[in-house]
Amino acid sequence: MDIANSSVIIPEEKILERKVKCMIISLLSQSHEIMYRYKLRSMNAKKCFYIFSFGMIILGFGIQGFCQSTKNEKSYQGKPFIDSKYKGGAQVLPGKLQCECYDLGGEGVAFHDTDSINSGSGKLNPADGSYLHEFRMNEAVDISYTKFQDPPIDNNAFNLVEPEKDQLYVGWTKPGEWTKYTVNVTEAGTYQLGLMFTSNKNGKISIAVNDKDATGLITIPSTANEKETVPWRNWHHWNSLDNMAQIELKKGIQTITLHTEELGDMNYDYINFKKIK
Ligand SMILES: [Ca+2]
Ligand SMILES: [Ca+2]
Repeated sequence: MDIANSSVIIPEEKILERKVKCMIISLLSQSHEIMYRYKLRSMNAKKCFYIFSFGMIILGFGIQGFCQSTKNEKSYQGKPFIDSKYKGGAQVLPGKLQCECYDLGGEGVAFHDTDSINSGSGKLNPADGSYLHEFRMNEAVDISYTKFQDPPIDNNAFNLVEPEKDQLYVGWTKPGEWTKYTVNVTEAGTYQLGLMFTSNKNGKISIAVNDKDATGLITIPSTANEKETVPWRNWHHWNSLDNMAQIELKKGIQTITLHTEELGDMNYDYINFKKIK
């Protein structure tokens, strides 16, 4: 590395934070100077000076906090999903968070997947020009959709809850994988989380809000059935959990991350966010 030609890039929010700190120090020193210049040495003048100084320090902390939150928001480079059909921007909560509509931004930003191919779109479901077969087919997150056919696939007799037809879902899930979503929470409060899923091994997931774990490990009970006559169809037995966790959400734009924690082999259609208080 050529040290002579290297340069340190200071982030914009860091520059703002430094300017604010300099401004406060400058104002404090100027006020001190004013106090002595005009010989404001009476008790009242001193009290005013100390109250003013205290106010400036509180203001400084407030502005620093604002800079920090601005920094956190700016540090995430993902953007809400958009395509020819979905143009809604950040997914709105309360409501259903569609798992396949994770953010744009790529590996390590909007998702982590253990390989670089989509095992569903463009592979299991060959590219044929259709929306369902080519949905995000050049991204690593593995996506398929509910197929109602004869002989049955997702419309099978072992479903505990009947799914809707042609619903896109994230599948082929493995421990360590995650998908992130920019959401717009319209009402602050306590939310009950539900999940439309299939599960093959009693896998575990967790949900993070703004990158902080909000649920701990959640077991997603297996929907495999020993009476199933078509072994691979054990990946297509749908069920839903109405209350897998309860979390607090603030109002506004933020991120939700769905983590596959243990075992994997689950399909995620959507997470239902229901406000309960
Ligand atoms: Ca993959
Ligand atoms: Ca879905």
